Amino acid sequence: MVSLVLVLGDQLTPSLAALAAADKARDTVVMAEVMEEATYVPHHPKKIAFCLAAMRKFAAALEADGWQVAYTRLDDPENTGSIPGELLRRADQYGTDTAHVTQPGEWRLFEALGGRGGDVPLTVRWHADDRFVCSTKAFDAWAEGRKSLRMEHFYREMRRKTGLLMDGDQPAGGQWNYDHDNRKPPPDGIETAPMQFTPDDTVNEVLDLVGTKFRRNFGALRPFRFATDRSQARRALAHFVKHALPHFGDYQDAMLTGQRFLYHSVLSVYLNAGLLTPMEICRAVEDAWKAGDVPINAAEGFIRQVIGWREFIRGIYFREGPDYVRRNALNHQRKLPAFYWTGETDMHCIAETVEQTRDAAYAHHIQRLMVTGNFALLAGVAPAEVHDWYMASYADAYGWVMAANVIGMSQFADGGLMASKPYVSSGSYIDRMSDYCRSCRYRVKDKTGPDACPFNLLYWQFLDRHRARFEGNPRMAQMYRTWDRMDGDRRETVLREAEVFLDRLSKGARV
Ligand code: FAD
Ligand code: DLZ
Ligand code: SF4
Repeated sequence: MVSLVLVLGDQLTPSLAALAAADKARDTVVMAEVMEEATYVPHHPKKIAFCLAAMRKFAAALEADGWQVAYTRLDDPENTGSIPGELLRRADQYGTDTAHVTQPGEWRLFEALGGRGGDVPLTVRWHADDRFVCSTKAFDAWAEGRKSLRMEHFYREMRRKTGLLMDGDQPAGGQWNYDHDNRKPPPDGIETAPMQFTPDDTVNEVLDLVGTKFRRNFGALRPFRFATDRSQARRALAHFVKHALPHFGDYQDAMLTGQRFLYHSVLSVYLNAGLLTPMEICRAVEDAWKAGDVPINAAEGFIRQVIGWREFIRGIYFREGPDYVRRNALNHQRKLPAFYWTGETDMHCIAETVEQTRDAAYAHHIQRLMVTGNFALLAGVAPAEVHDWYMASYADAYGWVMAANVIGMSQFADGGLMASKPYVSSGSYIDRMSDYCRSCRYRVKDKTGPDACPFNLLYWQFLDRHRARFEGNPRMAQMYRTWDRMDGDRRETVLREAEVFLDRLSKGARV
């Protein structure tokens, strides 16, 4: 009997497990643009446009390869509006009750398709998503019995497993991690940018559709310069390896006004949708190192992000289950400040990050972690609100990759399952890694007073209010010693001014 083969908007990979299990001569691929996926969070318009355009092009490529594809467009009159609805409609149409499905990247959709006790009147043949280096089973086996999960240990296993940057059973160059060579302050005169693509007819049609249907969402739809098919994404990869990778390690934590991308790859959007695979990216990077074109700290730093952090983050999402995104270990309840949507704040670092997020659906890791994430944690914003903002803001946002990055790494809301200490800093870290403070209304050197940088005030207030939880943490002992050495009056002033700032934040005053 004919089977259906579901291909989701982030499963645009020719070797996808569900496709590999099906018979091109007999089975029918189902792809559907549906409102439920487009609205379960108010995605950035660039993300919706990217997803729909890439889906349309992938469907065309499958057809050219001999597959029969039942494709539903967003405005098709018969569109039922959801993935399960479309699968059932196609099952009726093709007279079948069987579908091959590759595990989706979100519990929500997994359950809607009958996984984990969900109910759907179809026989679903589940396939693990083998586009990741580490299966969920292998991750669970690695994590079993560990009290805390540390990326560095996991990463070494992935190096051994893939053989990337390995010299026999030893790390190439003698070290697993070259981070001590990285994290340099920003350089002058950066001239690199990711490869940009002029919209073709397919993309333009989608841009018109998204511009009409999602005009209220946060974010600028145009200009739209993303790659939308595999061949373009491969060109973007080659461009990155040649032009930016050599400096990736050195400057991966740097931030500069008006420089959105620095030496970052901007490949996550393609990787997460399946236009590129993690191993092909890492092999390209390793080859560049072997050819002597990039230093080891750049190659290692990049490969660690992909086979280390990315896989680790996913492993936690599926291991911890659907309630992980609702954790709130620090009991933070503040509403997300409006300036996360408007950029209207005197804090230049935040304004800059929000504005580029709105325009490009992109911010690099340190902007996400140490600017917007850091502020939300210091101010005590409810982690679920923070999670939803990131989901609505970035072109690479999907449940499996967002949850542990926000709930675990950025907001410490899982109580330290995956981070040994909270990622908080005062303004001095931002000042060291960026040029933001030079054009800010606040003064980063001021610890108190009318011009004091809010990060300075909130940093100490955060440590003080969570003292019981953190003072015994050896990695935070130095911070508490510094706080305790401060003159008592000064400490009181810091706490009082922090409260005044938070009060103004609650009242919606401009800060
Ligand atoms: P590069 O700096 O060039 O890094 C190379 C690749 O490494 C990335 O493309 C990405 O695939 C991978 N990578 C690096 N760090 C991580 C990480 N922590 N988790 C997963 N992959 C990683 N990444 C997403 O893909 N989607 C998200 O929704 C997302 N949300 C985040 C939210 C917060 C609060 C934080 C702190 C990080 C988040 N990240 C997310 C991780 C990281 O910030 C992005 O992967 C990265 O900024 C993407 O830009 P890039 O491709 O230029 O990355
Ligand atoms: C992100 C997204 C959007 C905006 N639209 C669709 C869609 O119309 N059809 C589809 O199959 N997938 C879409 N996606 C990606 C899904 O949301 C994604 O597959 C799930 O969130 C699981 O990761
Ligand atoms: Fe941000 Fe403080 Fe620097 Fe202003 S002074 S840019 S608020 S860190």
